[in-house]
Amino acid sequence: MAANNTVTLYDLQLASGATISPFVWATKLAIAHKGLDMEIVPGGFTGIEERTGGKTQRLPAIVDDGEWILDSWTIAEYLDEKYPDRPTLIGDPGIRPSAQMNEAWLWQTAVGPWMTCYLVAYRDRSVPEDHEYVTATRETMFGGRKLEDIIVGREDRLPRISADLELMRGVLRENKWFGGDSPNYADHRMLACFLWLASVCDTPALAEDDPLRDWIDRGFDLYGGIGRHPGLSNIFGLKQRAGDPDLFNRNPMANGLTSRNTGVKSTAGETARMKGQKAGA
Ligand SMILES: N[C@@H](CCC(=O)N[C@@H](CS)C(=O)NCC(=O)O)C(=O)O
Repeated sequence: MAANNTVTLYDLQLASGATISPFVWATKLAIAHKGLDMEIVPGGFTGIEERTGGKTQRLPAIVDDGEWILDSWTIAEYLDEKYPDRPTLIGDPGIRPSAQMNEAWLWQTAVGPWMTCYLVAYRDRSVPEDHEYVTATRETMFGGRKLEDIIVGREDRLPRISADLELMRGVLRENKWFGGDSPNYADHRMLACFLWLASVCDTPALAEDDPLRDWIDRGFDLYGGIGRHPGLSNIFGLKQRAGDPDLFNRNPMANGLTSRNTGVKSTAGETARMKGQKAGA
């Protein structure tokens, strides 16, 4: 049992003290879900190896009762194993692959593209001693282009990224959480991406009335408002300009892709249409 119910978390922070890393965010949510307190070891990108006594070059890392655990999924699995009587994070073994699929989709659809919009703020918001390192490493990651050049044209890309999140909106229209009636680690992984977004977005990424907002707001409020750090930006407020795609679908099909197999009735209209019959009530 964690001494004083507290685990030590090595954070990855911006100058504001807000966490930047989505993997650290997921871990923070996971620790709070377990009802554990956190002793935060603060710091930015510079000196991770020194801070952790050579244990890792990447964060998160936690220490529980003197035991080091590295890697966000490993930490979540460790917490479930060590604290089985506390609220479950993963539970069924099928949750991990499904959550990984969801998260990979979100990275491909939005996190990666958003990165190309917010890299300058990502650097500028980091602690001053990180600026040079973040610039050099992120420019290398993006093929040697300057951060200032990478973000050019972002006002044209942001509406498309928002529009591309429709599948996620469809699922959350039908379900309160990815975990069902209550959040689990599948929610934490996805929420962590939006917490990362809030940590770096110096211009809004989603419409004020985006249907994702309900789940995001409930998620940021979890565990005493863990996602309400004052260093985070408002991610809502993107405006649709002439020529932009709709930022989200205001008239989703009653039985669209994410809800068509939710009972016999959900495909009745489709059956009727493909047989040239009139759909029933
Ligand atoms: N597999 C690791 C990945 C963690 C990771 O990539 N962390 C990044 C921050 S988002 C990091 O520590 N980067 C250090 C650096 O960029 O030097 C996990 O899931 O915890």
